[in-house]
This record gives sequence, C-alpha cells and structure tokens, in this order.
Amino acid sequence: MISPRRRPRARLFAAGLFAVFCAVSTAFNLPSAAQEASPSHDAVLQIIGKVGRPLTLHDADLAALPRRRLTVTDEHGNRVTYEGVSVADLLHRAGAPLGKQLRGPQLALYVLVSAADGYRAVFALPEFDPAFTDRVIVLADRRDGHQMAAPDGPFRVIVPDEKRHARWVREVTSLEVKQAQ
Ligand SMILES: Nc1nc2c(c(=O)[nH]1)N[C@H]1C(S)=C(S)[C@@H](COP(=O)(O)O)O[C@H]1N2
Ligand SMILES: [Mo]
Repeated sequence: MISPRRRPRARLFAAGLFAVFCAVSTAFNLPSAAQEASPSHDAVLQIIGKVGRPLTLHDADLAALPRRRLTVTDEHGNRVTYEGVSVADLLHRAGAPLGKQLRGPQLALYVLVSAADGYRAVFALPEFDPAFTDRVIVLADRRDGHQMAAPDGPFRVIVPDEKRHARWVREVTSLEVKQAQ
C-alpha cells in the first residue's frame, strides 16, 4: 500500500522538477537587450524644429524613459504588443508647448514625422497632448518584446484607434515641430 501513495507524490515531484527546469531554462534563454542582435544599436531619433531644446536620442535614452505598452491590431489583423515611449513625453522633453502652453498661434503647430525611406506623415500637436486627448500615440522600439529591424524599426509610431494604419510610420528618423504658414 506504500507504493500507490508514493507514486502520485513522485509524479508530483517530477512534475515540479520539470516545471523548475523549464522556468530556469526559459529564464536563461531569454535574450537580454545586450545579447540580442541589436538592430537599433546606432539608432538615433531627432526631435527638431520649433522646440526649446532640440534632442538627439539614442535607443538607450528611449529605454531609460517611462515605458508605455500598447496591444493593438495591426494592418494585417494580428494582435501585437508594441512598447516604447509616448510621443508627448518626447515632445515635452524637447520643450514643445503642451497643456496650458498649447494655445493661440501654437495651435497652428504640427509635427512632421519622417522615415528613412522618405515616407512622411503629419500630426497636429494636440493629437499627442494628454490635455486634449486620452489617446496615447507611442514611439515604439519593441514589438512583442523584440527590437525591430529596418524597414519596420528601429522606431515606429503607433497610433491606437486609428482606422487606417498609414500614420504608423516605420523606421522613424525625426519628429520635426513646424508652424503652419
Ligand atoms: N516608413 C514607412 N512607414 C509606413 C509606410 C511606408 O511606406 N513607409 N506605409 C504606411 C502604410 S500606408 C501602412 S498601411 C502601414 C503598413 O504597415 P506594415 O508595413 O506593418 O504592414 O505602414 C505605414 N507606415
Ligand atoms: Mo496603407
């Protein structure tokens, strides 16, 4: 009568060992940012134009900023999770007028997003501003946990709740604040 009692325990123990083994091997196989083939190693993003402090940000700078995560449906109908920083945060750090400062002539400001392939898209400044909208537009540097290589990355603008994906600009090189004439 000993063995029937022991066997389930032995099985439980074996299952436990296996679970621990899986967890440990998964943990050690997870690529760290340093180990990963680093497509955005020299990646640079410029925030320029009518801003108080033009910025040149490297991927490591973005990694150090408050991180935002968005799970969205992409152009192909797949659910994907993008991670990065809010564009509002970047613009704020560059000294672009937001919140109470965004009024009067500043409402004719817009942001020109430019990509390495020459693609460009425009946003009005209030589209990013949490004082105007709850929608958070993200400059993503990771998709489903991985860095993105060109022509998707290393940086991509993600615009949640937008019916078309034309402004999900891939391989972003600069955000330029400009004034409509
Ligand atoms: N740099 C860049 N970004 C771009 C485009 C482009 O041609 N170049 N096309 C846009 C359009 S029209 C769409 S529909 C989506 C397509 O997303 P996908 O390349 O992930 O399928 O990317 C957008 N971002
Ligand atoms: Mo498109």
